[in-house]
Amino acid sequence: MIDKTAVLAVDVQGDFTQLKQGSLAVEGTGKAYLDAVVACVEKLKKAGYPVIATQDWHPEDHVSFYTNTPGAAVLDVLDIDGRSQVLWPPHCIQKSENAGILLDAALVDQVIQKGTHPKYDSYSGFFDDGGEPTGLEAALKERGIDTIVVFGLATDYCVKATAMDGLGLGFKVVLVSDLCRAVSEDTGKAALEQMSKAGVRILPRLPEKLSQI
Ligand code: VGL
Ligand code: ZN
Repeated sequence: MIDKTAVLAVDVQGDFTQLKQGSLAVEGTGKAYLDAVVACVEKLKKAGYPVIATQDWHPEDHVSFYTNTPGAAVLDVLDIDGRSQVLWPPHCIQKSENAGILLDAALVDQVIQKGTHPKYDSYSGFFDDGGEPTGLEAALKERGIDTIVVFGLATDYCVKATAMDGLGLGFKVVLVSDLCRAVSEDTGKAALEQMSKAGVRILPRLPEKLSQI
């Protein structure tokens, strides 16, 4: 049902792409990838679906940056209050050029920023690791949405966390897998399996007929 479905473009930002030589560039995110994402968003927007984009939006002193933990290296995993925190290169720093969303602003109805608290990461577009809501659930509910069409970066981190939280909140979740890319192949595959088992409907690509969503 079109009037209850929204598009959720997850973290389509310069720092996650090879196209923009991002600091956390995910494999397979060159021009062809971005062109495919933009074409899909344009098609859905034209058909009348609201488009919401999540934006990783970290302060410089963010807990997920390895540079903020003395002696740490990229991809080290810290135990923070019983949660495991992967350490990344600094990325998506608030107001930096490569934190920008790579979709024309005219295509995006609403941006939901996440990971804004220095002490908490937020792979999920719905809640940060401290349990604080980002406003995404409220935004979807205000619009009367019951189904989200999700794609973006990265399959094994923010896309997975967002899709799983979406399910947990009672939304129907459709994932367009050709428009997702993973940080690593193994965890990307495992993420697709985990999401599928949990009840995410995985479509390789957007159906020709949008009524089939
Ligand atoms: C992401 C790692 C760190 C993502 C965000 O968008 O998947 N991954 N921050
Ligand atoms: Zn991040």
